[in-house]
Amino acid sequence: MQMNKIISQKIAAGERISTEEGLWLYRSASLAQLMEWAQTVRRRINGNKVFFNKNVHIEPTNICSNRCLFCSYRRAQNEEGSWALSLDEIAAIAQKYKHSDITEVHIVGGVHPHWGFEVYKNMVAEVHKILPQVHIKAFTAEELWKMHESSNLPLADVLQQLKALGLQSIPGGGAEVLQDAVRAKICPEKINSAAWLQVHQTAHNLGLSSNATMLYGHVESYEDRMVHLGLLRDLQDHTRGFNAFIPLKYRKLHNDLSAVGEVSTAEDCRNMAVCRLFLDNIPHLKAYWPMFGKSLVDNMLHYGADDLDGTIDAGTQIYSMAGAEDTKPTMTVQELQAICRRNRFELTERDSLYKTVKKE
Ligand code: V47
Repeated sequence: MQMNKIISQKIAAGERISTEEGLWLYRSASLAQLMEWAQTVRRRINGNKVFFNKNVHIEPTNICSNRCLFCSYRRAQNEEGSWALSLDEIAAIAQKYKHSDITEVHIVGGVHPHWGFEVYKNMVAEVHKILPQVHIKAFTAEELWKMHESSNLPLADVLQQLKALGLQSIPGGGAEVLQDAVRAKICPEKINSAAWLQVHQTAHNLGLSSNATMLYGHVESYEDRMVHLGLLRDLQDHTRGFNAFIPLKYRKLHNDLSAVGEVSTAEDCRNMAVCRLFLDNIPHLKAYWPMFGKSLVDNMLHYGADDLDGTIDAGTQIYSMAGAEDTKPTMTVQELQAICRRNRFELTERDSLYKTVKKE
């Protein structure tokens, strides 16, 4: 039987796509066919809903001991453009949202060479004290691994202590491509694939859910992407701890990988659809608008994405520093509503665990 027919039947029956079939989707499926299949799967899992939350990002520092080639954000200590927020400055940001309706604070930054576990614990405790009702999603596997190494505590203890102070979930950053040969080229100082997975598995075992990302469109091959997706799907079969998967398109401005350029919109659509079809056990796929740009997210919704992340409120600079269109990214609920209306989707406010936020 032709591959097209085999995959069509599997999707209709809700059966799992193999790695070989995933590779065929990347290489040979038409965009029209991918869109149709991705829509079938997204409707089965998420109906006509497009989720968002009201969130704010806090980026405590861009000083980082890693020198990843794709990063436009990282600075050395004392370099022009570097920042490291004090606990008081972080508290002041949290205070601004005390009487707002945000439901999540997302905290991610560089791996500061001189910050020990205490600094991170104080951050979580302080934000939780000021915003006790707000979900704290904080620290990439990279930051958590460095806490584990610098404190000499087992990873589970690090996570357990943060959880006791108010941490509720882990964002998906630092995954890049979970293939060590690719990591050696683009982020040689980062933890390896096994360590990234170990952090998430440990978190899931402690009842902390998490997200997973994939940085695509640079030096990796389709085979590398399939290895990455396979590792995530296998872990999810065991733990069920991933809420969302977020494909992150490599953006080329002001970093050391610029020469490889950026992939096309057609490739973004293809990638989103293949991820939706292959990751049958991860419920949500985010079209992360600060990275794609507000003009591209419409497309992504038709290729399997069901989540537009959040309003963010001017809190992230990772993408603007790498060339994404908005310099101080923020999205109003009205803008999100307009995207959904013109694409005939139903906008739904969610909390960090994807429960619908009820209006009073
Ligand atoms: O790991 C860095 C990526 C990630 C570039 O879990 C770049 O809800 C493109 O993980 N071009 C951090 N991407 C951000 C992240 C994230 C964002 C939003 C929501 C969630 C979530 C997680 O940003 C890094 C890296 O893969 N990144 N530089 C660049 N030039």
